[in-house]
Amino acid sequence: MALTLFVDHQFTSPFGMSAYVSLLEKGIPFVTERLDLGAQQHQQATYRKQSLTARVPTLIHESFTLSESSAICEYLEEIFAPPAYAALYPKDTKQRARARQVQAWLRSDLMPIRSERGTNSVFIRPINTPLTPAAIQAAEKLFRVAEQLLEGQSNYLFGSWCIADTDLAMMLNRLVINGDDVPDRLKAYANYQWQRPSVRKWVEQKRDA
Ligand SMILES: N[C@@H](CCC(=O)N[C@@H](CS)C(=O)NCC(=O)O)C(=O)O
Repeated sequence: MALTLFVDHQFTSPFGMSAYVSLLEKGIPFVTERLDLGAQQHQQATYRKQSLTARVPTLIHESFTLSESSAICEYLEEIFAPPAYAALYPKDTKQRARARQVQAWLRSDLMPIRSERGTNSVFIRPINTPLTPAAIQAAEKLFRVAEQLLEGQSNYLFGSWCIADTDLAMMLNRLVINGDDVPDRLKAYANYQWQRPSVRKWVEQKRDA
């Protein structure tokens, strides 16, 4: 198989999800390899060398290896380019830049949400510990940004699906799935994104409780 994607063994990495959904959307056959991060499998010498960063996800395409999920998405978009393959990013240059901005922002901000609503609580077992003031403040920022981005849009950021929709829904669902207060419009958007077949395939993976 020419393409292999390394993800965490519980399918809880939001970054792994982004790369996995991208591969499914492209419709290219690939193999998924799972690494038990708790058992430090990502620190094994071979994987460390392949990934450079010893993190998941890592894509192996023929003899090329690449980690960092948004780099993987962009690589897939260039190698398996539209219109022959489904698009992961908007066609319009400015919208594409905006989609990349959203991806970069979601990967570098909102830490209190990420730590208080970890992805185990999204994919394995919800939690009901109250959010700290710092997480509430981060949630307010998330809502403000998401509402501004979605202003005048219906189900997608840019008129039709792109990978930034999945990433944004992932962040919103850290709150929605755990029963935190989320504006109805954003809840509906996150729920809608979660119904996408490629996303369902990740969400419905078998996980140890
Ligand atoms: N910015 C990276 C983040 C990757 C990342 O943080 N992966 C986590 C799993 S969610 C990981 O590999 N953690 C193990 C470690 O860093 O040692 C990306 O987008 O791929």
